[in-house]
Amino acid sequence: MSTSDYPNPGQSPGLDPVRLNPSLGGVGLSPQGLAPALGPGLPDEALLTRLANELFSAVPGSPPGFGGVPVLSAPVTAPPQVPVPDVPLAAPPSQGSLPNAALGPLSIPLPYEAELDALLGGLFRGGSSASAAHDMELRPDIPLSTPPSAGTAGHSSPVPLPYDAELKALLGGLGGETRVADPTNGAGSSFYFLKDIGSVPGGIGVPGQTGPGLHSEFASAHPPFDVNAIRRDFPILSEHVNGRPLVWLDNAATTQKPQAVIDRLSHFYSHENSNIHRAAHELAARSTDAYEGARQKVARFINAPSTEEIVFTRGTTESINLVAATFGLQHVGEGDEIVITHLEHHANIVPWQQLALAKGAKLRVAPVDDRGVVLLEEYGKLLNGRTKLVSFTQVSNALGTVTPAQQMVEMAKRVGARVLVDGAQSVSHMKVDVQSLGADFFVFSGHKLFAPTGIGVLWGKKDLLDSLPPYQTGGNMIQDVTLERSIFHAAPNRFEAGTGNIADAVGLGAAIDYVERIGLENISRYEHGLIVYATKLLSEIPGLTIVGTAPEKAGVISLVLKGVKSEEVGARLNKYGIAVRSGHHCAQPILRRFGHEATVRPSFAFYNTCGEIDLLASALRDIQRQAGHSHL
Ligand code: 7TS
Repeated sequence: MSTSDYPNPGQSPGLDPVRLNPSLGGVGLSPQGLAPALGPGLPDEALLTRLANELFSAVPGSPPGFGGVPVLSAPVTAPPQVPVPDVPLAAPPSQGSLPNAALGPLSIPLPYEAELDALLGGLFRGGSSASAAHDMELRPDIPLSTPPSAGTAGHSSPVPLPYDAELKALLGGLGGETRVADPTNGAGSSFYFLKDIGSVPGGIGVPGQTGPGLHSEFASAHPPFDVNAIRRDFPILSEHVNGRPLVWLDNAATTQKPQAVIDRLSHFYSHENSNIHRAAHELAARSTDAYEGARQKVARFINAPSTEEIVFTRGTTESINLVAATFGLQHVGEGDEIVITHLEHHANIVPWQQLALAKGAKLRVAPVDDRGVVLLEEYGKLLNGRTKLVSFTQVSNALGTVTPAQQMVEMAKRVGARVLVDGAQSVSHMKVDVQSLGADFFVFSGHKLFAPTGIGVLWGKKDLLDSLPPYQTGGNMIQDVTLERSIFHAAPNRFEAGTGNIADAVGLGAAIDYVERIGLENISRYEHGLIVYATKLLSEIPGLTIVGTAPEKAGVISLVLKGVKSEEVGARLNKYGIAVRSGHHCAQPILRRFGHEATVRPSFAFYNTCGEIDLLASALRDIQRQAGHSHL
């Protein structure tokens, strides 16, 4: 995109008003997010907002201090005065409204609560809700006294993140051997998410050591993570469902949106809305700047060398179809081979099946082991001179497996294949650098990254993109048209025919700003703690089997409950206000590999808490009990 494409040459591409005006939500903690917690009587909101800005500008790993969470969190996490409702504690079990579903009282035995509280200082609990809740009989029809998002009573000072070492020390010493059932042979595996203590970033922690001595060490190693402050940025997390605070554990399907993104959309439609590129007037200039600014943010986010390599699409599905229809059309012929893995989402299977069918090519599938780990040796055997394209996911949406993407790309490159990496489930959990990844295409959906639905990204190497035929044709993507022929733009416009999803692309830019202010490294570290905690807690539930036990997992835990259909579990969890996806997750081949047609899939984001996981575990225990399997 040259600047001459802009109707108003005085305005440079990428000038994004939201960045210039914090009131538009261009900071991680929006003023809107802060205001309710600060209360009306506080003297200097501007100062606090500035501190909030500095917090999220802090480089991950920088020492806490001025502008860090401790400064910010004191006012922000002041516990709200939540009246304790008149809960009939001794009330008899209520009847759920599900057919034949007698939902009994949900008792919340918080396993390891004392130990975890000592260690984590309430970090994960998102306030006092879970602690407060577990003293009472919880029923799906009775709201909790304090929603998870409502504050930090009793835990007003956030503590550093829990890392592998101390969690290992803590959890390892508590429940005895962790039972994570093997999906196929039933053999237990060891507790599998924890790396060696020596490999913990910063080298913190001493094997077996727990207790307060560790806290100060951790405090100096990483900035703290104030999940309560973050939760306040997401208005929907204060929703109630079935009279209970919403527990959103369906993040692999879609993520919730921070106020900053909601505000950015509203600002776009209030002040900038226009079609882009074509009309020479002020609003066209504004919308073009906002749209191209979002492209710059995406490029920066995945470390693409150029904005010209960023194509906006509707999402991962469209991005993959685009590559299949263009690269596939041009480069895949009869007898050629396309390699995927057994882990793939249908969006990364069906387009290749169709292409293979149309071209007489062959689709080959790299198998996984009984943990859900790609068998690299077998994968290597599939690669040869006929392999035109390898397409695989960086994180499995059904099992949570993190694939060794860089290594798999390298192996594919050795036989001269092009590589597409599906980042739909990775971008929200880990830092992605497309240059070090080495693939040719990288695709993801905005809605899984706290941005709106209907916007996604195809990144491709510039020379490769420019060599491909168009995907769709029409307006916007042409340089010149006569009635006899058309000359197409280069990438990215070549692949953006028609009027695109301008506002939501801008929203994606705001989401990226938001995520970057928290920091992907901080997010990864925090979520790792969540996965460790959830795995430990869930795997101790009688009759519960975790499906997918790879040593590297992100975001997702798939499970089945003996004797209860997964769809039924999902419907019953909904009664408790807990949202998970249950079904085949559009990944039937991998579930069938493990002998299932459906699983229950809690999936996590950085705004989830251990308190929510406690609620999930307790609800699952209850469901199990009600189904008459308490003897298991
Ligand atoms: N690839 C992976 C790995 C995915 O998880 C998904 C969506 C897609 C591709 C398709 O993304 P879309 O945004 O184009 O739909 N996964 C899920 C899921 O797990 N539950 O709902 C959608």
